[in-house]
Amino acid sequence: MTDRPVWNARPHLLSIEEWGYKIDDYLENADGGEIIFNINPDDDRVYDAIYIGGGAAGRFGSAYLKALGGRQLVVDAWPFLGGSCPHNACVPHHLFSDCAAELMLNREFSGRYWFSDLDNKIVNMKEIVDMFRKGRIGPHAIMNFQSKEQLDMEFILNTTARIIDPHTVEAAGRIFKTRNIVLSTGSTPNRLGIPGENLKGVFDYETFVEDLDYEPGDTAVVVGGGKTAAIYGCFFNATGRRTILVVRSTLLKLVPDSEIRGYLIDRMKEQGMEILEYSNLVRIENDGNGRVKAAIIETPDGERRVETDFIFTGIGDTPNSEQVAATLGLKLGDKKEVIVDEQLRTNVPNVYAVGDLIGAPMEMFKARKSGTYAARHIMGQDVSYSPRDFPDFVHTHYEVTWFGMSEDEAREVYDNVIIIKMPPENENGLNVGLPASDRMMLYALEKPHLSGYQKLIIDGASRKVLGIHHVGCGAKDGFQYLCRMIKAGITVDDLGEMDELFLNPTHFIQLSRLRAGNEVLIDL
Ligand code: FAD
Ligand code: KPC
Repeated sequence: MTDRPVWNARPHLLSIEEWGYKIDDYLENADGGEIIFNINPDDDRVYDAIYIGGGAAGRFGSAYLKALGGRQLVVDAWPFLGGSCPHNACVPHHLFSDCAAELMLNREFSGRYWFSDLDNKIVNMKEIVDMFRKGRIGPHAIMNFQSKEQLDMEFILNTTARIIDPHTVEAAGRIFKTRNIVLSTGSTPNRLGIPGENLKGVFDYETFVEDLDYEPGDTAVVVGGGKTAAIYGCFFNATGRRTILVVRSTLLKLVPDSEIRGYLIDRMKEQGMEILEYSNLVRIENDGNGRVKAAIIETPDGERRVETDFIFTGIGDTPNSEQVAATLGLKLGDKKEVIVDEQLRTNVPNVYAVGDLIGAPMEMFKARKSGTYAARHIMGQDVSYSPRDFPDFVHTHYEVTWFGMSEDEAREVYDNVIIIKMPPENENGLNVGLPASDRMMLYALEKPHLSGYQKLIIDGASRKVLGIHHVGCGAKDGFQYLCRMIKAGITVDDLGEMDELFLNPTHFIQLSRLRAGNEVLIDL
């Protein structure tokens, strides 16, 4: 039995605001507050699945299982459902990226029109982090409200679950019997493993929003070359700090098209970012009071010492698999991901695993979809899930979106690759007034080389679209649908048949229409 107080949420109908106050109390409370217990006493069925972890994977899986007529329970260590996305991952990422885009615009037009003068000014970032910590209660409250009052899910929150065997789980001092367990415990940021990494002033995406209690100085050192490092690095840079990216190999190699990647990195450098590729942070100096004083970086040109009080690491995430693997005898891969088949089944009968726990790609679409596919399989549907051919994005100071082949990949496979792109090839390079689109208009008219980049890759023989790539703002939504259409075999002629909402962030429809009439396709 637990000696912690248990609050039975079942008889109460809490408004979103009331959930907000409650979650806030629990998060502020040093001993974590009560266990939130929401079990339906009128349902005596054995559970079809208990989800261990109520993030995107566990919450969506639970909701789907319930929708299919099953009985679910989800247990989460936090006092809210929704997991890391609203608490320390996607939601703060988008806040910081919004800030980076706004600040970059302001800096480019500093002191002109209505823009304040930000030249040589560093803006406060602790304020933004504090604002996030306060504001995140909103999404947390909605997730609990939606899960309880709208979706009628059963859950136990603010406590961990103990797995006894594949059919037995203990939580809040009670034993629950289940036909299946679905593991959805997420992942944890990787550590550097170097001297000084525990000093005050070294952060990852979790501790940055949880622990930042001072205003960092004028230099940020960021370790990593993938999404998190690029996203947070661009934010630190946009606040006006000297920002040095330390990348073990090459920066943003996840961006498939080399021309697009080049455009991004050129713009990052133009914004003042220093990029040290094939380099490693090897040691962090202590100021004598347990705080960061300097970063020692090995580069191809020798060792560098950078004075700083702020180091951010974004070097990937490891699935939270060790404990559950040891308890249940689960097979793990070399990155500690739980190995599953296309039905999300582990090697142990009646134990499934979903979300970040099963490894890359660690993205929301996969967390949510894998959670629901496990539910569907448990409820008897003949389904298989494998995250192949998905659209992807990253924020720099821009929103960058892609799906399908890069130009180089296409040329390796197809003889007649047609490129439609904006800005077009011309002797002035990027310095033309297009692409133009909402949120990019000031750049397009006054600083055209900053107005983005877009590229459509077509197989000239079949006229099918092979890949699409976009740098700018506002295209991400469209890519969710475009990816499905491209998988279904959309051609340049089909694209030209679509109806644009001009001025549209991607120029793909109108550019395709300009070429669609040609029997023999040529570049544009
Ligand atoms: P989580 O959401 O982490 O949920 C795991 C849950 O398990 C947690 O709530 C935890 O409390 C609980 N738990 C763990 N152990 C136990 C236990 N023993 N008992 C009970 N509960 C337990 N993806 C996107 O698609 N778009 C983005 O913009 C995006 N931005 C990101 C930004 C950052 C900085 C990071 C790091 C990731 C980002 N992601 C983004 C990825 C996305 O956040 C994850 O893929 C997704 O949140 C994973 O969901 P999950 O349910 O697998 O794990
Ligand atoms: C912004 C937002 O939708 C809240 S974070 C999503 C958590 S979940 O719906 O469980 O994937």
